[in-house]
Amino acid sequence: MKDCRILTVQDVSCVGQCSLTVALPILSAMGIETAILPSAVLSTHTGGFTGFTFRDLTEDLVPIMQHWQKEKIFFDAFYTGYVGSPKQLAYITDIIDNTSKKDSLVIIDPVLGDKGKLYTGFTDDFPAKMAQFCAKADVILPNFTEAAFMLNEKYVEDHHTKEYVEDMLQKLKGLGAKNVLLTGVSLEEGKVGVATLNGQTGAVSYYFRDFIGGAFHGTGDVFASSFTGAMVRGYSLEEAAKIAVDFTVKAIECTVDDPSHWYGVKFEKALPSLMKRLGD
Ligand code: PXL
Repeated sequence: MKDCRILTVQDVSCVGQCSLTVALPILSAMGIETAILPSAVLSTHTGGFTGFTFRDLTEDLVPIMQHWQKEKIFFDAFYTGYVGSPKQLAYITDIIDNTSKKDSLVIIDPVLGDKGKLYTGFTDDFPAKMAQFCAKADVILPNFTEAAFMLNEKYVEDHHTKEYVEDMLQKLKGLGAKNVLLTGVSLEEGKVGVATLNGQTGAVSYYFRDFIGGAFHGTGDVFASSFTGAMVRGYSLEEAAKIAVDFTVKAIECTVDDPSHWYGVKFEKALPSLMKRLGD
């Protein structure tokens, strides 16, 4: 593997196993030098905790970039997750433009919400801005909630038909991303997984695993981080999708028997299986 340096931009939720506290360990374990740009610092994530602190770092983003420019620091890949505001998206666009190499990979997880609802704190104008931002991506990784909000469509929870999924993939590609990966796809009872639209070949692929009951916070970030790591390591879109689905399922399996662990998944316990799969 050629040495790569990636920049991941998302919040630090100090406790809660999501965003940067998931992305940094997973990408590091995958052997990738990982620079971080925290967009905000929260005491916990916003899903299920109340009274969390929130320190916005929007006005730090540009001075940080300017320092990197002075130091001639560039990145081979970018991975963006939870980002708090349209202003941050504008700054991150500049950061990608100014610190990218010629063929840097851009992976955007358009974190907006889940189960048909926007996450706490996002304003109604935000999905449209995120949709514009997606035009910069080599790959976007929305779930159906995020897809529906960005396309201004009705949210369909499950029992998806192939026609519906493939129509969504094409519409998402219309936002300007080169490739699309939809998460939370379920074409039959008891199976859930992802669908990919490869922009180069036009091929649609699916990958499913058995559905495990329960709601698990942070699995989107576990998935996106391991998917990004696999892409940076040179796996194809379809292979990276399988690696990330299997790792996420393993992290859920490591968590499902512990009801006290409601706020995230024990992805740390699943890292050895990921390393083994990658041959490390
Ligand atoms: O996992 C996505 C995420 C990231 N960061 C914060 C969140 C959430 C989801 O709720 O609240 C702060």
